[in-house]
Amino acid sequence: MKLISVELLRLAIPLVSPFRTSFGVQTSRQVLVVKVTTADGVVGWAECVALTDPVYSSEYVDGAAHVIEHHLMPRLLATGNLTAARVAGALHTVKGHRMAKAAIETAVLDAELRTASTSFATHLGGVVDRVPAGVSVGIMDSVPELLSTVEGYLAEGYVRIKLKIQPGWDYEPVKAVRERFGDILLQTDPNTAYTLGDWKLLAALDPFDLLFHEQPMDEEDLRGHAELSKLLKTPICLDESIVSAKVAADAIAMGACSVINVKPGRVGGYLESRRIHDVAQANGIPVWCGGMLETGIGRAANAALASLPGFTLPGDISASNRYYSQDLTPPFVLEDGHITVPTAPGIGVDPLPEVIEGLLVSRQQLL
Ligand code: OSB
Ligand code: MG
Repeated sequence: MKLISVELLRLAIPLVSPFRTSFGVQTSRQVLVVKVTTADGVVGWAECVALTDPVYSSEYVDGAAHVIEHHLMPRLLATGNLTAARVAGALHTVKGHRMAKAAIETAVLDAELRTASTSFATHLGGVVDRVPAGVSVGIMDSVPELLSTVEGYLAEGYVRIKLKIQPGWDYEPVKAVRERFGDILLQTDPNTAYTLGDWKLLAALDPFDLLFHEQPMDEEDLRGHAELSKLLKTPICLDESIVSAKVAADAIAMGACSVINVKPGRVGGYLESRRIHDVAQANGIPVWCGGMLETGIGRAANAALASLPGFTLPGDISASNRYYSQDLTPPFVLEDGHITVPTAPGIGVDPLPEVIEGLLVSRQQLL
């Protein structure tokens, strides 16, 4: 494949409601969209999932834009016989910056698969037509506010609720949701807010039959998570810690987790995501697809990933209207608690040009 154009679009999209986690409040998303055009005139799209500030991981929007322009693009453009499978190798001398790398690889893969008339789901090995939708519920000001929010999501049909928690917002909200809504699929995500010394705060949640706690402690603390898992009845799932298939294999071997959240941006792309799926599946570890408040561009590809056979738990793949009143693509909607996996070539959805133009902050031509 030969690229004749690479554009970096910056957009600003308001969220329908503020999303609060232990690392801060998001009220809008600044989205970097990568648009590539091949010599055949085929266009490939991807979004970079880095947040505005480096608070979930070290990556952030301005940093991602910088590393894409100054470090990734020169290496990409120097690659002969460009294919999506060669992108990771071409960018390998740049350390880290996985969300930026993922955006590049995904845009190339989208163009490649559109050219071949193959969908992401088919290429990755998907086996189902629709995936169960979970929803991530932010930290609220009060338990009644949380209960009415959760009630609304359950009424819409979401099949699993994830509660963001932190010390001081854990026992009461979890207990209230479990008591009010009974036998629903329920899990927590503290986003590294606890330490091993806090283990009793988490052990207090054991009676509530949670699916797991997601990333309770620091992302570099694999050994701590292995220790914590011995102290709790509730399983441990890792998110931030799992940045590659190699780390996934180590975490599994150490007993640091018994479930893995796969986020393509965090691990450098959909091809590495598939390797993590394969490592986990070989070890009997269930995986599920996480989210980063994606627009329809990223959501489409995530739905395809979640259709692989090892994705046996509902993902954070919600309907577009969970976050956006106007998505960048035709909206993903909830049908019977599920999201339909796109079947059209590539990511299977086309961004809406007038919406992109309307939300555009800047446009940079990199090639
Ligand atoms: O930790 O899973 C997380 C959103 C932004 C950054 C990190 C996380 C999240 C979510 C929401 O929990 C996932 C989604 O619905 O897209
Ligand atoms: Mg998480």
